[in-house]
Amino acid sequence: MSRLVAISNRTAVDPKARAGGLAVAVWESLKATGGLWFGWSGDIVEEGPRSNTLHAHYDEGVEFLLTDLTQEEHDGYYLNYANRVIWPVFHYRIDLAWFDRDAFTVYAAVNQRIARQVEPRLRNGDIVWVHDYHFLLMADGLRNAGWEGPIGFFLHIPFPAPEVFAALPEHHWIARAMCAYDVVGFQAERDRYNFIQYLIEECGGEDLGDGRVQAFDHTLTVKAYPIGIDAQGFVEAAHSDKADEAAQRIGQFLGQRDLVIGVDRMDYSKGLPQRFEAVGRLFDNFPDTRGKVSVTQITPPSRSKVEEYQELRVELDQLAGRINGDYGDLDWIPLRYLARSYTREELAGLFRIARVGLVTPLRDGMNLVCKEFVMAQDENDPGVLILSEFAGAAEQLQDALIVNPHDTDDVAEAIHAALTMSLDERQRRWRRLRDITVEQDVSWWREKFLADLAPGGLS
Ligand code: GDG
Repeated sequence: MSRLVAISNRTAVDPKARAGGLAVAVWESLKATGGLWFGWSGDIVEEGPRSNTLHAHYDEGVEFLLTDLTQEEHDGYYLNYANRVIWPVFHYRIDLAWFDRDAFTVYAAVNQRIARQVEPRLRNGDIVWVHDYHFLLMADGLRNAGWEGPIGFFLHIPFPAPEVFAALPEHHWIARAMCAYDVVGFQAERDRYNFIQYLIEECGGEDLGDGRVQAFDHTLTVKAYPIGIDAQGFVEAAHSDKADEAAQRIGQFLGQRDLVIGVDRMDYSKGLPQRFEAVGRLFDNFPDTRGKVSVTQITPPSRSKVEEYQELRVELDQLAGRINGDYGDLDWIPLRYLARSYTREELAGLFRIARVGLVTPLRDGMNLVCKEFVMAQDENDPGVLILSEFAGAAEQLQDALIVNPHDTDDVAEAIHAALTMSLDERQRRWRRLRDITVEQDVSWWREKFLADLAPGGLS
């Protein structure tokens, strides 16, 4: 029997990682097919025998094999290269990147080391599916270790325009290693186009058509596979007891006011300062909304060891304070900013009763929150989704109110339009959003990717 073998930095063994989009989607895929999941245990250990051991763990038919990292590996590979170089550059924030040659050396070494540990565990017929920007070089490592079977790669974050990618000192090395995969999948057409354009402009690559590309003496499949959610599961979550409870709790505070909701990891890619400014604009430009609307922003802190994230936290605290100071009243808090996490069911309950879902990242590979918001709505009285044109999801969810998140007046207008939209238009837009979210769900995504990686199927 062939198995699906996933490799990603964090796995769903770690409850903290379960809040992330990747873990949610990969977990659904592995539970459906059975299989192996390699990743980091989350532990940092002294260099020695333990740092070279894989820890096994079983959950719902999935076997997890986890490795620890030494302090040097953690800092070089994860903290510095993945999170302080690749993440900002791929999200168009070259200004925030801490370019560091030593970090890249460690990043490359960790990719090779994990590949050497994974390879002996693979069996003939296995299908290897590597995830995300931590492991751009994994196929190269697996091939060096002797693996000849199929290896696919899916990038959960955007792939930037060629000249932005070329700002990475190691861009050529990375591109060459990416071409060692058999299938490279992106979230959106825009990402696929950027990657192919880069290969053509910088590496003498050739677009062979039909999703095939030739570069660095390899022919590979390069396509967009927009990731989906467990749509039916989210409808159930939105109707669970815990969802009802959360809706009731916030309902007591809301009274007759309309709820506008945002849920995002605390990350500079999510456009939170701009969103807060847009909320101020809403109350300035549309005074009729004062006292009538409550904007609730749920933002679990993430990557708090990275300086830029600490600075973002301070900025958001200040901005929320200013907006509430400027516009609030004795009986009204305009912006409720909650820097903590809630359960999936609680979030689903809040989405269900919200009039407006605000999803305004400056850049986002896909963004799953917008799809979850759609699935939580009630057909008889659906809320309105406001979506950034810079989220990968905007290619699919054209019936949202699409905004430029940098244009705070535009976002304020969209919130006002959403609050005043007729039931008929809300329903028309929502039905189309729901249909595509249901049709292109997480199973559709998995099957579409695996159909290219393993045309013969998994048996
Ligand atoms: C990366 C890419 C891409 C959020 N807060 C809580 C919580 N969440 C859940 C959401 C959603 C997930 O986390 C976030 O997914 P996103 O897609 O919005 O964003 P990233 O974490 O940046 O994910 C992204 C994704 O990978 C998948 O490919 O779409 O572009 O950046 O499911 O609901 N979950 C819980 N409590 C919270 O407080 N339980």
